[in-house]
Amino acid sequence: MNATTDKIKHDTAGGPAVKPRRPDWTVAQGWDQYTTEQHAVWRTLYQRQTRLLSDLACDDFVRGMQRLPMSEEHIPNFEALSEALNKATGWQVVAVPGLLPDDVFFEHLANRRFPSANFIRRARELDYLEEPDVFHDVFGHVPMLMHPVMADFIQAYGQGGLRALQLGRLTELARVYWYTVEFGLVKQPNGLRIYGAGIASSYSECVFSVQSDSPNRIGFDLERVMRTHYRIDDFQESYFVLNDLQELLALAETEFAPYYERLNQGPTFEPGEVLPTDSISHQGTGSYHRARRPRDDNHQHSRT
Ligand code: HBI
Ligand code: FE
Repeated sequence: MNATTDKIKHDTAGGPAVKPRRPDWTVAQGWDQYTTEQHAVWRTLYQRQTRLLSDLACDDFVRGMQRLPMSEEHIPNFEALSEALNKATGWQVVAVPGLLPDDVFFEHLANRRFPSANFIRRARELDYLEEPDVFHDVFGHVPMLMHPVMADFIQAYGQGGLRALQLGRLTELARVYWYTVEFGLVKQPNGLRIYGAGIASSYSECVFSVQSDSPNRIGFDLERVMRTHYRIDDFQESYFVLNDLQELLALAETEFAPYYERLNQGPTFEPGEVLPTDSISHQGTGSYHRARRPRDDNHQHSRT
């Protein structure tokens, strides 16, 4: 496997590059303007991911995909997606130029609008992305938005995000989103499966997250996750596992203020750390990240 990964940074550091014409940053998708080459990039990515995900994604992800007007043929039309989504869970997809300021992003989620980038990566950058494109946003996220529990959870994250911004606690809340919506795994009778969009839209991380001996796979615990830094530049060192997607329902109803209070004290954890209190599905060998760490720089992790 190639050394580069298709990791998406989701990082607004440095600020979004484009000035918005509308205050909510939405733009026209411009579906008619996609070129044959751009549709072909979608097709390549779609074919390769659907093949993998039929075995590696959770049943609800696969079902969500099947119920959407989404195919290998072309980049999906956001209006058609929104119609199907709206019927199922009351969500819609709106086009945006790329990463949004946190407050604008949360305002959309709180109103059941999922902002999706309208651009697609170039053919020679299939596996490396500086920021989320339409393949990550639509292929990765939209199937799970067909699930009523995920639909409610992401809206609650938007509402919680607006409050966290005011309280200055976004760092901790963002870790919840990261380790669920982006990089979450869930138990199924036939084994651990992917539901996180950051994994589902990444060829190499699909395999790594479920099948590699290297990463830890740890039972999801809210406070533990809120104390855990994550990697933005490479595969995760630890994945957190839900017993059932219904766990997100309780999470959507959780009052975060008491957690923020508790988090004023106590430790934070490095991405690869395993604790005696963890409920471990798999204790990782750590071999992947150890091999990539510069030898004179053993303790540097890029994390947030
Ligand atoms: N904007 N378009 C877009 N997509 C994201 O996933 C996104 C964003 N802005 C902020 C953001 N994510 C995260 O930094 C927050 O979830 C913390
Ligand atoms: Fe994402």
